[in-house]
Amino acid sequence: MTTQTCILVGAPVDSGKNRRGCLMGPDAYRTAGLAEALSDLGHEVQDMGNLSPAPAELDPKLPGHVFAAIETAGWTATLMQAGQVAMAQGLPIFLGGDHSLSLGSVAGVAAHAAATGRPQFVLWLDAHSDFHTPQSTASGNLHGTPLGYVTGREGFYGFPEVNHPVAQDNICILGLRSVDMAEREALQQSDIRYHDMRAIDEQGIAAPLAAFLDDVAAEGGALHVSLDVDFLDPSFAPAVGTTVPGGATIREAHLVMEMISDSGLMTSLDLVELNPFLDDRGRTAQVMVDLAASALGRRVFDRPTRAFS
Ligand code: 5AB
Ligand code: MN
Ligand code: MN
Ligand code: MN
Repeated sequence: MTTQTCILVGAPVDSGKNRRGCLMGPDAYRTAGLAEALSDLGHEVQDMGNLSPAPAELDPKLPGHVFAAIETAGWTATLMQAGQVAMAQGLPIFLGGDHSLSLGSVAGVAAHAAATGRPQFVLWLDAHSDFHTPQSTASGNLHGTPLGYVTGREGFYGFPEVNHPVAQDNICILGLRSVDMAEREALQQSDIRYHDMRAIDEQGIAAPLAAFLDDVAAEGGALHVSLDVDFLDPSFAPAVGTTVPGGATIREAHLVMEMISDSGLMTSLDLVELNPFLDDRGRTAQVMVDLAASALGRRVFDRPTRAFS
């Protein structure tokens, strides 16, 4: 395994939904020992501390039911910039914060990829597809919109321009079990690859992931991994506002992370939606730290690279 410079980017974003608490996420990851876990693996770790949202203004064309749009637009500008800067220094790990932080993190890393001539790929590990626009969301919660934004869907009035949208066929979603009707229609008409829990139950999680990683490798792509706590089953990852039963097991999630690590392809990572206010003695924060460590090389034994394809 090659060692990396891991850049911890604290993103205490709490504006992407009504229920508060994700602002405590970055410090929960620090308390659970993320930096130590990564340095024990031989990585260099730099903690940028916690960022704050840039000033922004409301565009009256944005539908009125959208929650806290100004704050999230400000975070998007901040994280887009920070993502580009951090990519030039190492492997950014965005410590959320709710999933609305990925409007900025993904747009930022994609801008960096475009500047270096590499296609951007995104692996989305989530119970939800997060493919809404501000017009299609019924809840008004922008944590349900990041994949809509970064693929260049319209209607994000007042948000920074997406100059380097991620190509739909460079996105793979694993773990789906809660998709709204409007998202479902848009997804089915898109080139995004998605695998719901039913498909994972039938085929296993390794096969669709290996196929995606093969494509990233074949195209020399940059790979952003976005890990939403609710990808995991709530029985062992309770600290999230949007629990959906029937999620990935610890074993499936570690397998995903180990395969990502074996591939050597990951260039950036989001850890999102942790709400420490809902946690049970820090166990969800610890699971997320352990998963990040697996994605960055923690192993019991080494296996031949790409053993699953
Ligand atoms: B998360 C829902 N689709 O739009 C909506 O946790 C849930 O980042 C979004 O995946 C969940 O409000 C957003 C019902
Ligand atoms: Mn999400
Ligand atoms: Mn989710
Ligand atoms: Mn959620």
